[in-house]
Amino acid sequence: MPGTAHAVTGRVPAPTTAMATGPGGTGGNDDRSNTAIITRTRTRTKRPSLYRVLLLNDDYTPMEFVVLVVERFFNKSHEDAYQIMMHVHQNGVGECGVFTYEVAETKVTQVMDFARKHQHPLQCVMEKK
Ligand code: TYC
Repeated sequence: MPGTAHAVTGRVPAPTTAMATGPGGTGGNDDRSNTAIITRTRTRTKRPSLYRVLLLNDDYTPMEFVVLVVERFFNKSHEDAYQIMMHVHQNGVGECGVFTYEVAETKVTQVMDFARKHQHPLQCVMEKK
């Protein structure tokens, strides 16, 4: 109870400075001096950089194979996959999705491995947004 004399010393303890609590806060009370140190670390969240994963057109990869790739690795419906394939076919390049670095890198590797396994020259790349 603040303001009450200590039973042995007769001293009235100095009020304890507020203790920081919760995330990022630490409170420490030094009971010899009745002082407290408050530290507070700021919670800083950084949004991750995003990367587009792109397919490149070529003259040899079958259209149906590209549609399958877009469905399988980018979780698109058959209709959306067909539209993306046609966009790449007509424009030379097209976006299949936007991901954080490691996810984008994984998609590129999966597509390139799958194309190579089926002996198609399909190219997949990523670029920072
Ligand atoms: N141009 C290819 C063809 O006519 C089809 C194709 C589409 C290839 C998209 C690659 O990323 C691609 N068979």
